[in-house]
This record gives sequence, C-alpha cells and structure tokens, in this order.
Amino acid sequence: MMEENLPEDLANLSELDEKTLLEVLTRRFTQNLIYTYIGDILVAINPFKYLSIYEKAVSERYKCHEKKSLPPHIFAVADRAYQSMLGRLATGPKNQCIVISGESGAGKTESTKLLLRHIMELCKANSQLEQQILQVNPLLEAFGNAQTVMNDNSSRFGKYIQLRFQNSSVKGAKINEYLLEKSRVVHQDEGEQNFHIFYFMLAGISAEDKEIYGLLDPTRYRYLNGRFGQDGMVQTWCVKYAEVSNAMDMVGFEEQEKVDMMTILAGILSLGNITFETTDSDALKVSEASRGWLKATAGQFGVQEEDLLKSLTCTTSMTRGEAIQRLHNQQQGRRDSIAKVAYGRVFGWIVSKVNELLAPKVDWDVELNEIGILDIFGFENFAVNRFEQLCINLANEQLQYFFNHHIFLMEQKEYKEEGITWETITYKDNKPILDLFLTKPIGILSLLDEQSAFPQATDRDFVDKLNSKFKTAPNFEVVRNHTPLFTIVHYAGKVQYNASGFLEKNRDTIPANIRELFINSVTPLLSVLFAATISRTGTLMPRKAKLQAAEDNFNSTRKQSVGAQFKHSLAVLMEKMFAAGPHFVRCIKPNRSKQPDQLDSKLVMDQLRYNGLMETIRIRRDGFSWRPTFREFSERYNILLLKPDLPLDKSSCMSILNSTELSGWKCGSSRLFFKYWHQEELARLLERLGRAALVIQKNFRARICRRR
Ligand code: AOV
Ligand code: MG
Repeated sequence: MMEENLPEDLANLSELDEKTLLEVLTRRFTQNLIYTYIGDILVAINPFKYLSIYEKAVSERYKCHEKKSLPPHIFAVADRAYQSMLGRLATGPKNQCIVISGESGAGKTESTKLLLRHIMELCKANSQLEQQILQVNPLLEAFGNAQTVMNDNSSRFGKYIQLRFQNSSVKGAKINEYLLEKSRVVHQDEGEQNFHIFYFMLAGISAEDKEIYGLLDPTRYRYLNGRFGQDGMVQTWCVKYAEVSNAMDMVGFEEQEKVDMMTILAGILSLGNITFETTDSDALKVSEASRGWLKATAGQFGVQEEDLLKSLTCTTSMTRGEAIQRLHNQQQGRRDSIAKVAYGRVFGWIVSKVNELLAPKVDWDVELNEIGILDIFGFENFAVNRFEQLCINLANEQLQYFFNHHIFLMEQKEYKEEGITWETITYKDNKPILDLFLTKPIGILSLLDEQSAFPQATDRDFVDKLNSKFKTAPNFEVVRNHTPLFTIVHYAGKVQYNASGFLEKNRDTIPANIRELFINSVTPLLSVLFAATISRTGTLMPRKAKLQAAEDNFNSTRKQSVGAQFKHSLAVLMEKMFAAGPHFVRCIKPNRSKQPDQLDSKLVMDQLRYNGLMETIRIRRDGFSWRPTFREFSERYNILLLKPDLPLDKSSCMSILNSTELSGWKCGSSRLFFKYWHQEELARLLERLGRAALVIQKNFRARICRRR
C-alpha cells in the first residue's frame, strides 16, 4: 500500500472489511501514524515510545484549525471540544465531555494529559492557574497510580476532570475521583507494586527528613513486599519525588501539610510490619519482635502506643448505650484496615484540597461552561480478579454503553422517527450486561448489598445466590469450585472473578475505635481527616457547615455500601455526560509487552471487534452525525441569507441550504441530517460572512433598541 492509500479517515474507506481495516491501521502504525479518524471519532494506538508530534510548534498548528487540513491528532479533539464549547462549530449543548476508553495500558491517561495541555494552550490561561491545573496530574498519579502487570503507570482510580470556563478563558477546575483501589496499600499480586508515592518518597527524601519521619531501609517494609528498586528505578523515583513535591507547592499545599502527609505514609509502612502471635490463653497479641514497629507507628501517627494497641486488638461495640470492649482475633485484618482507611483518607483529602485551590474565583451569577475529560481505569482481566476488577469492569461497561447509545441508538432512532431511509446497522448492545449488574432488586450489586447486610453471610453464600439467580442469564457462567468463583461475559471478554473478600470490601466499615484513635491524633492532618467532613463534592467543609453536612451527605454515604456508592456516582456522571456534547477517543493497545513498533494483529483485532469499530465506521460513513432541528439550524444560519428576521422553520432552512453548495444532507420531518464535515463547511461560510453579518447584527440590535 502506498502512502496515498492510507486514509486518515476510515469513514472514507470504500471497501470495508475487518482485514482492510486492520491493514490500514497497521500500516499507519508502522509509519508512526498512531492517530486515525472515524469521522469525528479518534482512534489512537499506543506507540509506547516518544514521538515528536506533541511539540509546541505542532500544538500551535492545531489551534482553531480545520479538521481536514491537518493529520488526525489528539490535539484536534481538544480543539474541537473547545470550539464547540464556545459555540463556534455548530448547534448543540455548550458543555462538552471527552470520553476516553480502552483497556488497561491503551493510553487513556497519556491522552488525558495531552488534551489538558492543549486546552490550556487554546485558552491562553493565565500562567499560574494553567500551571496549577497541569500540576495536579503528577500529584494525583503519584498517589493514585501504580505498576501492574498490564501497565507500569496504571490508574488505580477513575477521574473526571471538569475544566470551567467563562467565555474563552479557564477560571478553574474540579476533579471527581472514583473508587481508589485501597487494598493495594496492603497487598500486591506478583509483578505488581504499591502506589508510586511510597517508592518516590523512599528514594527521594533527604537523609535528614528520613530520620524525622522515622523511615528505615525500604527493603524492610512488608507492605512493599520487602522489594525496592531492584530494577534500577531509584534514580527515576528520586526525580519523581522532587516533581511531586514541586507540584504540591505549585498547587498550593502548605509545608506543614506536606510534612504531615509524609509522616502518615511513613506510619502506614511501619504499621504493616506489626505482626501478632498467639498467647497461652489462645488470644493473639502483638509479637515481641514487632514492639519496636508498634512504637514507631504510634509516633508517626501521633497517637498513644496503648491506644494503637487497643484499636488493633479490641473491638468496641455499643450495647444499650454502653461501650463494650472485647478482644478479637482478627488483628491482621484490623491492622490492614487501618492502613487502607488512612491511605484512602489522605487521597480523598488531596483531591478535596486540589478542588478547593482550583475552584473558580468568580461571582456566583457568572455563567460557566465546562469541558469534562473522563479518564477511568481500563478494562482488566488478571490471573485473579477481585471486587476492584468487578467495579472497574462495570465502569467500562457503562462507558461502552454511553458510546453505543450516542453512536448507534440515538442516531438510528432519529432516522426512523424522521422518516429517513436507512438500513439498520446492528451493533453489540451491552445493555443486558449492565442490567445484570445494576437492576433492582436482583442485579449483582443489589444481591451483594443484600448479603453484606447479614453479618453471618459469607462470600460463598453470595456466589451461591448469584448461581441460583443467574444460572440461565446469557452473560453469567456458573463455576463449580470450592473457591467462590463466577464468570461474567463482558463486552470485552470473559472474566472470572474470585469473590473472596467481596462482602467485607463492599461493607468497608471503619470500626469506631479506629476513628476515635485518629481523631485524637496530635498530627493535625490526621485528626482533621477523621473529624472533618469531606463532602460529596470533595471539598473539606468549614467547621460551621460541618454538622449539617455530616447529616446530609457524609453519614448517608457512609452507611451506603461501596457498590451502592459507586453505582450512584456512575449514575450522576452519566447524567452529566448525557447532557453534554460528547467527543470520543478510542485507545488501542498494540501489544501486551509494552514494546514500541510491535503490533499484535490478534490483540488489535479483538479490540477493534469489541469496541464495535467496524460498525462505527459504517455508521459514520453512511450516517449523519449532526442532526439539528429546523429551529436550531435556522436560528444559527439565517444570517447566511443576510435576513436575520426570517422565521425559524423548515422553509428558512431550505432557503439557506439552497443558497450554499452543500450536498449530501437530508431533510427529516423536524430536523436536518448532516455529515460531520458539513459543520465545518458552514462554519467557513459563516466566517466569510462574519464581518458583514456582524455589521448587520449590530444594525439590527440598534434598530430594536430604538424601537424600545
Ligand atoms: P491507560 O491509562 O490507558 O491504562 P496509559 O495512558 O497509562 O494507559 O499508558 C500506558 C503507557 O503507555 C504510558 O505510561 C506510556 O509509557 C505509554 N504511552 C501511552 N500513550 C502514549 C503516547 N501517546 N506516546 C508515548 N507513549 C505513550 V490504566 O490507567 O492501566 O487503564 O488503569
Ligand atoms: Mg490510566
């Protein structure tokens, strides 16, 4: 195939079959052309190497450009979202969302960073706010990303970044985070690591600070599996630590807050080294050997040693208003929950602090428009898949559904309603899988909640329930095994889940005495984290508002299970996204070994298939992605006839269209049907008429004013 046979837009392929599609993408990839359009959708193949296509000179060219005039690029998506928000491109909602999907390691987070960078360039943000917004990423990645077998920098939380604009300039940002994988703090599978920040800190901290925080030889920490930097990463981590520390300063964290954060992290590491042994009376106690760690942890957490000991070994329960204490024998589990909850709170606090610092500083009545960028954890299928993978994969199902809904469902529904001749394109609808998870009262999450409410229920009971309810469901498979296993046939493939720990993780309760322990900490940040209310919107509330908010939000969400909370936040997110103008980036992973210049045809083909890319090409080639109503269209383009007071109806639309050379559009009963490129052609006509139109508009307004 010659260069000229490599289309930049797959919707222009005349011959369409899987083989051709794969061949085009492969050839483009070998020429480092990682981006390809399907109409207005961007397909991006992870190059796993540095490409010179992100330099400043390039991003300059992609400012307010015409899509056809430049090769496909992630910057073009940012530009389009920005122009759409400003209403420069077409009719439709002002708020925009960019939805990035793809499996783990496909390049979503890197794409997000490039999008952010380009949008900041586009709006020529004032340099401080711009820098702050850009610095949030290294900070969140340090605390929320980790090495997994699929991705060396895998996002272990989902995020929706909302950039807020007043006209064309950015005024602030807000981040929503979803479901940090806290269990990673205390356990990592083979070939995986803890959150980056632990390694960065241990590698980058000065000898003096190490002493202050009470940090010891990194290979001694059990939560790091006794491994540290065998692969020659220490130098990199050291640089990263400086970067994170710098990012914290830039975003606006105070010195004391940084010190507290690091001390808490050090405390978590020491805590992990506390072990237990059986006493003569068969109870468990802290082993003699780990007395030193107990003391160290207490110091780092700023709590009394006896209090820490008590919260590790005793359970307090309230019976008839009286606190009853009893020894329990799950110290190890207790130790790990303390570590998880402390880390989770630190992460939540960072996000809330960032939101506080980046909140738009404008009057309340100023109208702000928004561009949201969604970067979640990609589809995962490991050797062992746990509760976290179930939630992650559910989120991916939801995104796939969002894509299908926009691209196939809504569009084809409108052809039918409006009497457009159309040969239906079938696509793989994943609604049944979503229903399997979300239906009330018998979806997987509801059944999980039901079981979680019984203190005596086991993970086995939960799986038995699933088996009996879903044995005939098309996307569920029963697994006969003494381990509680079950299989879900996801849109992106079959995943076998191990339900051990599901109930406990779903309940995620913090024992009362752990909370009390931390409230009494002399480390200011720790006591704030446990005393203060972190509102649902992610901001720390001032003390006054606290009680009320505690009633309103916190308590109610606390009582909810993790599954129910996640389901709720997904629903809120979807509502927001459905109301915005969507832009899609579909990331493809070229190989499993994270190598440059290697494309595994089978792996890529699988992704093309489950993403529904063949069908997407077909609908973008034959279909009409822009479908304004007569009113919307005439309201915007009547000006092309230099008669702004024409009625907003079909006849005006026809007059406008007949006055242009546009072809290939169709007319329905209440709306017009256009190819995505028509938007640009009309925008160009508007621009050409711009000056004249402006003058006319001005005169028109003046006339109205005089009349009044
Ligand atoms: P993900 O976000 O989709 O996975 P990342 O964006 O973290 O994946 O990408 C994984 C790795 O691929 C990065 O760390 C880079 O090394 C490389 N990479 C991705 N995109 C590019 C690019 N455009 N140019 C150069 N290298 C790239 V996960 O978060 O695991 O679902 O939870
Ligand atoms: Mg990621």
